[in-house]
Amino acid sequence: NGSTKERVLQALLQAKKDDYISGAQLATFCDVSRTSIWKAIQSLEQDGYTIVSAKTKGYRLDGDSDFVDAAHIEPYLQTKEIGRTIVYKKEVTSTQTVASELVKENTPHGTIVIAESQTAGRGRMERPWETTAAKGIWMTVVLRPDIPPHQAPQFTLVAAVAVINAMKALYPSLEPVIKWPNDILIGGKKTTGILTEMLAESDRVNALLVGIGINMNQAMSDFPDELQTIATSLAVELGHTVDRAELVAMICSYLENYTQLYVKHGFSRLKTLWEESSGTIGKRIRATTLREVLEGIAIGITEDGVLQLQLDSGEVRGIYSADIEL
Ligand code: BT5
Repeated sequence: NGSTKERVLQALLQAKKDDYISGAQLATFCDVSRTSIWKAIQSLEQDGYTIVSAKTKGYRLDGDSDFVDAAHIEPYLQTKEIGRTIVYKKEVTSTQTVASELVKENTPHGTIVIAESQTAGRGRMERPWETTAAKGIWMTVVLRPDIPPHQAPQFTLVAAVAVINAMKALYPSLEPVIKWPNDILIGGKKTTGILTEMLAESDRVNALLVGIGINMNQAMSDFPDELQTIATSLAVELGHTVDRAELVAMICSYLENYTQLYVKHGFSRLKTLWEESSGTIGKRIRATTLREVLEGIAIGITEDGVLQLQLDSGEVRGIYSADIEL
């Protein structure tokens, strides 16, 4: 029973880190049998929660290990909606896939699906996304803003600004930049990729699935050969490991704030913030779209988040979706 499970988790979270709650207390709190409590505990363990049980004392969540579960994220969380429902799993195919199933069950705005590892993490156009187990943030945020479908791609930019400002807030020594539309680079190497997918019904967005992948605690030797020259992690750049749960909570704060701004005022309010962190504007780039390859100077983005590329002929073209090389 899903709701017993949620209430058990809530009770475990509320108990202080080292306090055990007895099975009898949980049963009373949830108004179900001891057997149902036991099943809920088992199901939480299957999701990946580590629950310590002691014969005479009962149960407690393991708050010491380095996990990105609700027990670790909630103490940092300052939001009203984003991150208030956390679906945590040890391993999934892709957090995007799990999130799209949850949307069918009407999961609320702001739900985050987060996993220690993914067996089929993906980037844009079905490209593979390398997910080093327990060393990064691999999560999907479910947003349900009231916007028309054509605006959905702008959420990649909204999320990029949220992630980069969360990073800057926690690690001020880093100098990350956004590479349009969905990468965050440090020293030219990719730390973060964002993938926005949409579930829509004709003229309205039902849900946006904002997938965020951040390399956090990998050493260079954790990356496969093909990523050695193009990827990096925050730990490599900082010289020490970092608390993944803290960054998750910080991203939730920025994303909540920026999503509200976006829904009220559109992208225009966020455009300046985006430009402040952009490593693309003013640079000569090559853009590979589905149809053609274009070269020129990236001169800006529009109020709708469309990249403006000035070709050598002087003509300015709007780029809606592409891979770019600097
Ligand atoms: C992206 O695609 O950058 C979007 C990545 C989104 C990943 C998150 S993780 C949580 C959620 N669940 C998912 O299944 N996905 C999302 P794109 O721009 O297409 O870049 C993909 C390319 O990045 C690959 O072809 C590789 O070259 C490179 N790449 C793959 N894994 C990487 C990693 N861990 N770090 C840096 N670069 C990587």
